[in-house]
Amino acid sequence: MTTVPSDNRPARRPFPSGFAWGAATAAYQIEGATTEGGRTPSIWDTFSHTPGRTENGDTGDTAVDHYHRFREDVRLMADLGLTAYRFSIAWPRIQPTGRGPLSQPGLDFYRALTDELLEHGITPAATLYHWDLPQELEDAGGWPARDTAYRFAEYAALTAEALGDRVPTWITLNEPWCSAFMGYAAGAHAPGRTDAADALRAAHHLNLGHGLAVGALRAALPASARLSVSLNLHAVRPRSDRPEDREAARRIDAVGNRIFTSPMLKGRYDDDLLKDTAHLVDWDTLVHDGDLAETSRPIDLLGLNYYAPTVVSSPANGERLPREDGHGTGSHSVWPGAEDVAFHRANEDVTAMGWPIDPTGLSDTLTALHHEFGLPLLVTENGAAFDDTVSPDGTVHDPERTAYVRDHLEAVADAIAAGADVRGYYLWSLMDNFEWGYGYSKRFGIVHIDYATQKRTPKSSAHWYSEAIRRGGLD
Ligand code: IFM
Repeated sequence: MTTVPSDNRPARRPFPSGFAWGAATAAYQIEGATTEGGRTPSIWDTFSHTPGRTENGDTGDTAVDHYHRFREDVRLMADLGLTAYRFSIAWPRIQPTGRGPLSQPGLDFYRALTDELLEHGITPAATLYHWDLPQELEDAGGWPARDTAYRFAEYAALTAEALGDRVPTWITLNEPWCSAFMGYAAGAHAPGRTDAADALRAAHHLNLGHGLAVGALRAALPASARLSVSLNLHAVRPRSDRPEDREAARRIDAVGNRIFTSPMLKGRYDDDLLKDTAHLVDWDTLVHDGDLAETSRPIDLLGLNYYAPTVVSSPANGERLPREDGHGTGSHSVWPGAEDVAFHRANEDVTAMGWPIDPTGLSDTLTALHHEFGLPLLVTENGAAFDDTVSPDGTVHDPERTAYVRDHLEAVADAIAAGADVRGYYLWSLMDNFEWGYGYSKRFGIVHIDYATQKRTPKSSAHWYSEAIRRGGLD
């Protein structure tokens, strides 16, 4: 059971100097202004406007109106003492047709945002793709089509030329697992397609797009720029030591994790993954000569998004969770080639998403990544949704979120103590926002949003985080 701390108890252990104390957001979840400045629809505009796709029919049309209120939001970050901020660039805002020259109003917005951050001493980290593919590119085939990888590299190159003088850290993709499998296999995310083979094709083209973008970014950016990718690696645990449960864990690790880490960091697809999925896709045709040299172009930092561990067993060894891995899937499996694996709750201490709270998954994963790849690491997302309420005096007291963040920062400190070179922590999320298929029903922010008035109120977790940053995580 996670203990609830008093609000002013800081994380106990030291973090390296220069550690990035950040928060993260994504364009479609916060910006709103979806038709301003020449922005065109992304797959998430189309999806969220399709009846039945999101809770209450919620869309990102207004979101938290960050497009118009970004100065206020940056001031809020500065007041909290954040030293770093991870945001995403909306592809359809700056390259509305998904190809060709960039749009001036779109660039102006991100120039103004980054200027404001730098003026307040906050270091920006830009994610190029946090799920908002221009609809025009989806109409041309989306990520299952190889050309999308080349379009992504072109967008990356042009964006780096335009903003490279002010953004030191660039993240190519956010959670390509979600883009490929939630979007094209389970259909729970945009574009809502349900074809396992297309999902595997999407995964390869995301890997290729990442590698091509890394090449394009290196060519366009100053040598000091740091390149990364944010992966939501599943901290997979077999439910028991039985061989069949370990086999279930291997399968999920293959299609949940190694389908991205192996091509990106080792220049190969692992044989067991190819075997598990051979009945779905012809990998020899999908992967062209030279692709794996592209996908594995060196990066400088590896970004981990961590929320909860994933406990699995063979189907015979336990009940199945109705919503696989708590990711809100429908009737189509999100796990091509591993459809019959059973998922279990790691424990009963869960967030409002139903995701188990277990910080050891974070320290274990950071330590394992350090040993396997030896790269500097960033926690590019970590945080929790809870059902927050506003007190009569207008404050929002969220001790569960404070406990979650504190315990996960302790886990980061454990990994650092075990030798992992962790350079920063970006709390998800700065503000309550549009939580994809869940609409506005789930609140992940350390800043509360009153959606009727757009009033921002830092929750008690924000004050706690601010104090921890002020002390550098030291007791
Ligand atoms: O809100 C999302 C974010 O966009 C990607 N990572 C997980 C978060 C919580 O579900």
